[in-house]
Amino acid sequence: MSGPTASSSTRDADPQSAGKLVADLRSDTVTRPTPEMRRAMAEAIVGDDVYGEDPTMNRLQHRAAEIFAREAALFVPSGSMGNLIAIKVWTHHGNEVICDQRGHINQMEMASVAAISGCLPHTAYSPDGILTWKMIEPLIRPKIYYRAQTGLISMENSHSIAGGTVLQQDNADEICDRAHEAGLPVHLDGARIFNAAVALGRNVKEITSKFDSVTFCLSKGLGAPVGSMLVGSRDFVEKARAIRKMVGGGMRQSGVLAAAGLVALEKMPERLHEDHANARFLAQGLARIPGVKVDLPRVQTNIVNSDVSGTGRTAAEICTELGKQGVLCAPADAQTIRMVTHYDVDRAALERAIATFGKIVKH
Ligand code: TLP
Repeated sequence: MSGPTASSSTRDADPQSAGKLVADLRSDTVTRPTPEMRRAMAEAIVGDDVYGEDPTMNRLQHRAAEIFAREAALFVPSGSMGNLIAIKVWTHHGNEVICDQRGHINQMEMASVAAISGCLPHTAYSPDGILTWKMIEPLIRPKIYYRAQTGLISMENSHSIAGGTVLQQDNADEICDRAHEAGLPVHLDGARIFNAAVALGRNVKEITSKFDSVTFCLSKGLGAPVGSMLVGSRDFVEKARAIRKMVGGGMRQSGVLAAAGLVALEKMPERLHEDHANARFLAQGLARIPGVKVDLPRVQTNIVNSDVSGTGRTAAEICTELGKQGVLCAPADAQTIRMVTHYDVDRAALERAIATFGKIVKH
């Protein structure tokens, strides 16, 4: 693996590396901090970030705003909290939030859209998880006092559960332009926006420029141990900071986390193409196994969804068997297995994972 290197001693000392782990493909969230991140964390100059006095945190926030060409940025402990805060900033209780049916905010965030923001998700299903304006427009409520009002449109790029699919630029532009004409803000859950940028061959600033707010994660493919960021206007970030405190996300000497985040932001995007090449390699290997189908054009970033319905077994059954053999992954639904490539898996591990998958299905 090229890019920032991990010393073998760091890995060997880790219980995850011991025993018969072949590859942890459950998510890129499992990546552990690089030696450079660990050093930066140990040496970080810190202060109290609730008072805005942590110099390392201020540097990270300034740098994130610069990279996304926005007025301001805010560090949050998780991507889920970033999305929750953005939704709370843009909506009122009783509003509706338009999103994809399999969107992370709808399926994986503990119903916080309803439980905390007091909003109702209004969803449409799209086979690749990517909504178009044609799907969104009919979901917008008329501006009549006796109907719930649409408060926000939320998009996801890349799409996690649909298999890392990418929102194309013309689609993103059309959605943002039309939504703004209708007086609606558009939030982007860009947890893996750097992966999307690599797939599109553009930078994150260009592909997110029309969104009113963006969440992105330092802790996924970029390898930081903790943290996500919200970027947007100064006004948006000031409101977001107050809500972050309200939901318990105001942190004190968080510069130790920001130090790792800065390394993640500066050093890790340039190696994401390796994860994408590995995902393609994995997808092609899995597609050769009888009974397993992979929609290769949909493997656009670092996530591979494979349809195992042709094997006569459920995704959950196969995942359990794979887990016993040291290949960790999870079902996306009853017949789909989701695997994610990242910094901590290499080609050799993927070859073994493919071989193990083949043997399990055959028996
Ligand atoms: N997603 C996790 C699981 O929850 C599925 C993963 O392993 O992919 N937005 C998107 C698009 C995400 O994929 C995730 C994490 C989040 C937000 C939430 O991030 P965290 O886990 O930091 O709260």
